[in-house]
Amino acid sequence: MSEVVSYRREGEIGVISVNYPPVNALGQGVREGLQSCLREGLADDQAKALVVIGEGRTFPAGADIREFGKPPAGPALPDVINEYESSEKLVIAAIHGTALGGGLEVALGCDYRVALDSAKVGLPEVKLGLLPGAGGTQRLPRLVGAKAALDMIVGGNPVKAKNALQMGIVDDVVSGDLLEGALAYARKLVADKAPLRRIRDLDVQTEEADLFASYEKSIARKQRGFKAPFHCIKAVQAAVELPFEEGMKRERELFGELLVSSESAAQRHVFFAEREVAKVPGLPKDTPKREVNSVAVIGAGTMGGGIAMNFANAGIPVKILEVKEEALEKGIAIIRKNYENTAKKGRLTQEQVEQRMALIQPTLSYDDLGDVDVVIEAVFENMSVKEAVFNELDRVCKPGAILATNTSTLDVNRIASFTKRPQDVIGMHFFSPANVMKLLENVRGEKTADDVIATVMDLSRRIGKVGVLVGVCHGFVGNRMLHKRQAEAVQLVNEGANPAQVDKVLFDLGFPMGPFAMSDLAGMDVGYRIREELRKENPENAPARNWTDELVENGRMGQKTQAGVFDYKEGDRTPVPSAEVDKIIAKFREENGIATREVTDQEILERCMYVMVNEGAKILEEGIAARPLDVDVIWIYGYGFPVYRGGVLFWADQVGLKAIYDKVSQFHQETGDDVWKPAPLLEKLAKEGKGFYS
Ligand code: TC6
Repeated sequence: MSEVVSYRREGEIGVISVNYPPVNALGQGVREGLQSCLREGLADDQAKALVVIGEGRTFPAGADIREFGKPPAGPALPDVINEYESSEKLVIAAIHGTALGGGLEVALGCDYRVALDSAKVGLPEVKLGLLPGAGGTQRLPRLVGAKAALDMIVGGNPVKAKNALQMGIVDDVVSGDLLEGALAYARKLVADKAPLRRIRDLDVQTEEADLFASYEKSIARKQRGFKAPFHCIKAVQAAVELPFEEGMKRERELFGELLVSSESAAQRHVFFAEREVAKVPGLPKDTPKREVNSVAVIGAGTMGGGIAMNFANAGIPVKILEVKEEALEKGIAIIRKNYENTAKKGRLTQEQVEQRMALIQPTLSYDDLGDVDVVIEAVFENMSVKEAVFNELDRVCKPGAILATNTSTLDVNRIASFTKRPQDVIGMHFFSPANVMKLLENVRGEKTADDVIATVMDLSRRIGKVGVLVGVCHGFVGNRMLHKRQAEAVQLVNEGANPAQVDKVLFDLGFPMGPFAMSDLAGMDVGYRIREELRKENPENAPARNWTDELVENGRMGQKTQAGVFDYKEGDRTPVPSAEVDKIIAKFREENGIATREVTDQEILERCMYVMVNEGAKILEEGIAARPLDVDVIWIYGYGFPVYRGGVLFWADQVGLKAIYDKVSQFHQETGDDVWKPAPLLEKLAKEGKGFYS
């Protein structure tokens, strides 16, 4: 008798019940239990039909992802499902929660499916770099047609019960008690002498002759670098072109290829890492949280407006403060325009736009902030401006209010010292555009209280962000690593590479854009202003002038002036190499006596990436990030690092830390530059033959 699946009878219906918290994942014990309970139900003469149901929060939410990559232990899921489909008694799946992946595949092996109205069903394997390898790619097309199956399998997004009913994935939707509903449905089938309904015996409908070729074309750009979506298409094609058994074999082959692929290993790593970042080492799970029912944002600029939208989107009232009426009105108008644009695309109703706008309350007075639970400052990056803001917040905010700063580079401890309550001060570093990017670097100051950290980590989740806790240093984790990479990219051009070449190497690695397209998007003048400040304040230690300074002084600020490192046509964000820039670079090299040489793509890759790996190792040593997975999640959600490479440090492990360490040491010897001084952690791991994750 299995511990996690049980069999009992309710009148004339046998009930197979899965109880394997948290999500009834189809681990070995569950598979074995499903098999033995089916056999028990078939042998039970009193049972006229069988119902399969999940206890707790959901019908099985998929195969047990932790088992992938380990030696397989039988019974295999496709075989278990095959037994269900071959059953001589009617089997009905009773679905609630999220019947995903292998879970939905089990349900597709049943004759009928009844779902609770709140349930969702889907085949999200593609998001783990896999395909539904237990018959999903062969059965779903037989049920809903090839095109709809492609949308679900390649897109990986679940559908709600109501839509699943319309599509024919489920046969009935019930509300209230699912088991009662499913038993009633089963009894009716028995009374009506309903026939067995094996999906494998159905024909597949295809609507378009060149469906598969055109589907592949339609996803090519968005899914660049991913392997699984293309394998999913091939598997569905097999369902159309081959008999069921052969289609199953083809599905198995394609699944096997994906299972051992580096892409899937990386995507599975990201799945767990994304969940793991929420668990802060040293912060007990039961750390109390402060109540957050209202928020205020200081500054209605691009960042402040975007931050405020997150709270309105989550139904949390948010005040937004500016000192000048004109700036406030402008900021509010931009927020409205953003919402209206979303509504135009059909992703919000006008009513929702108004609801969200109603949650955003503009104000010109700090005195209005006395009752809010959290304040996030998003003003100009200048310490004296921050000082003035935090003095005001300390004056007006109620005791226990959390005072957060959205600074991306300044010292959070110093900012905290501007108040008499440094324990309530924390960094909440949003990434631009703040209403879109999923990353939130939460910066713990020296004195930040544990309950403030717990509250802010939880608040991140409430507003749909992935919150990662980091420590205080210049640029925190993400920008600190980024700045090193950007500096290396500029230097590579100094030495003879051209900007388009550098960008292509990183684009080809899987980044959404290269370093220079990125600085054009962000605006080149921002970095320029910071460098100029430093040059004025501290000429001895200031960054040397480089060719990007010349660009800004020639009016080339980036996309906003249609000219930066690249040229841009009006209304088009495609970077076009610029002859003018080539001239400016050549002149800069000449004036500074720089002899150029050929720079290979391999060198570009190594210098731009290894410098980040080395910095990442320093960040870990210093405890600025607690674990390698925190660094990886930051790069994936803040900078678009390709998910199928698992993050900068996961990628480094694939390359091999020994090879990286050797190169880092070589660059250090050649340049004498501190940035290339090997991080002791990198050196240690390399010498021990280990990776960041081993
Ligand atoms: C597949 O089925 C392939 C089939 C072919 C076979 C041949 N396995 O997300 P949450 C854990 S591939 C193991 O925080 P939610 C999760 O790590 C699979 N563990 O909760 C977490 O653990 P922790 C296809 C799993 O309510 C806990 O459960 N299925 C699995 O926000 C709670 O998770 C999927 O891809 C799993 N399959 O969301 C579905 N799923 O507490 C993946 C979850 O120790 N899962 N855990 O941190 C999800 O999308 C979501 O977890 C959810 C629940 C919607 C089920």
